[in-house]
Amino acid sequence: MQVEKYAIDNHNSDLLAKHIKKFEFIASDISQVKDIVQKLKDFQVAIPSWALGTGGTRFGRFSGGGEPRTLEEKIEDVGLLHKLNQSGGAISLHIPWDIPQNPTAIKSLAVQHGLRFDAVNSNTFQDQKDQELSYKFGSLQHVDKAVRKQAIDHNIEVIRHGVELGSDSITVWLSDGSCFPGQLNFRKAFQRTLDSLKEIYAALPANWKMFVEYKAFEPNFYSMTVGDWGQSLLYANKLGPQAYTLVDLGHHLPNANIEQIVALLLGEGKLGGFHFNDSKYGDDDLTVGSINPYQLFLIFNELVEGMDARSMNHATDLGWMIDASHNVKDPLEDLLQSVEAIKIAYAQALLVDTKALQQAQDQSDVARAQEILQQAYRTDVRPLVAEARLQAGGALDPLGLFRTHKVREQLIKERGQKTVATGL
Ligand code: RM4
Ligand code: MN
Ligand code: MN
Repeated sequence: MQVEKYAIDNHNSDLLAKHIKKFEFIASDISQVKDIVQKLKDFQVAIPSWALGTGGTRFGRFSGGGEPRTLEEKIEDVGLLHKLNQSGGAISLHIPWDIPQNPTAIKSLAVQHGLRFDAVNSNTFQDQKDQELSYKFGSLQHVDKAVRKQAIDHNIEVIRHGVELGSDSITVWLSDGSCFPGQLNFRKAFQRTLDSLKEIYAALPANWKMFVEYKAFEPNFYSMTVGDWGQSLLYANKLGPQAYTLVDLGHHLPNANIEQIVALLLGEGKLGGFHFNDSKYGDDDLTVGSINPYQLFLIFNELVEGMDARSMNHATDLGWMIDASHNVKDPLEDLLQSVEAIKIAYAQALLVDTKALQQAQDQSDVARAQEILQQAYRTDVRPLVAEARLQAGGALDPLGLFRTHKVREQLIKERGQKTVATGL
C-alpha cells in the first residue's frame, strides 16, 4: 500500500495555519533556527526489520493484522514510515531472519522507497532448523572449535549479504556467557571470543565498520562474555580501527549512567552506533522516550557535545538504529513514536546553550548548569521537528495521518488479518 503525495499535502494544508503559528513562536526565540531545522532534516534513523511485526515475550506473542510476511513487505512498511516522517531512510536487517534471496531486486525496491541498508546483524543466539552444531553453550566463545568456525562463517556470510545490499557495517551481538558459576573460564572465553572476532574482522571490506554490542544479562544470567562497555571497548581496541562499541539503551544494569558511557566512548573515538529503545527494568525494548525521555535528552546532549568536539557529522558518522519490539502496540505506530522521540531529544540537545554551560561548569556553578540543561529540555521543540518534516515532504502529524488514512486497515485488507511477520 502507498500513501500518495496528495494525501500528505491535504493533511498538511489542514494543519498548516496552526503549525505556522507554533513554529514562528519558537523560531523567534532561537538564533540558529535554520541550521537546527537542517540538522533535523538530515538526521535519519534506521528501522530494524524485526520491529515491523508484533514482538513477543517468552510467554506469548499476539500478532496483529496486516503484518509483513516477506522482506519485500517489510521494506514497503519502512518506506511507508519514511514517506510519513522523512526520517527513517534506512533499514537494518537481521540474518537469517531476513535473507535477501535476490539482492539486486531487494536493493532496487529499497531505492524506490528512498531507503538504504544500514548495519546488517548476525544471529548466533538461536539454532536454525538446518544448522549442524548447536549454540546452546555459546558461539564465538564455544569450547569446540567447530562451533566457533560455524559462527565465524555465519558472520562472514552476513557481511557478504551486506556487501550485496550496499551496507557498510555489521553488528555482532552475542548471547554468549554462562548461567552458573564455574561453567566458564572467563579469561579463556574472552580470548576465544576475541580470536573468533579477529577472523570476522579480517573479512571486513576496507570501508566497513564492525559494531560490538554489549548486554549486561539475558539470555545468560551469571556472566555475559560481552557484558558491558568495558568489555566491548577491549574487544574493539584489540581488533583495530574498524571496530567500535555499540550502545543499546536497554543493555545496562539498572541506573547505569549511559550518558557518561557515551561521552567517554566518543572521547576515545570508539563509539560506533546506537540501538534506541526505552526500558524500565532491563532489555524491555519499549518505545523510545516512553519511560525516561530526560535520560534520552541527556544522552543526546553528550552526543552533540562530543561529536562537535571531534568535528563529526551528526547524521552520518555514527550508526543510528532503533532496536525496539513489543507486544501491545501497532508496530508502525510504535516506530513513528520512537522516531519522533529521537528527533525531539536531538532537537532539545541542539538547543543547549553550550557556551553558557561550559562557563557554568568552569565556575562549578551547579545550579546554573542544571538550569541551562533543563531550559533546553523543557522547551517544546515539536514545532521544529514538524517544520523539518514539512520541508522534507513528510506529514505534519505522521501518526494522525496514519490513523485518518486507515493505513493499518488497508494493510490488513491486502495481507490478511492472520499474518505473522517473519523473524522473531
Ligand atoms: C538483543 C540485542 C540485539 C538484537 C537482538 C534481537 O537483545 O539487542 O541487538 O539484535 O536482541
Ligand atoms: Mn540491540
Ligand atoms: Mn536487546
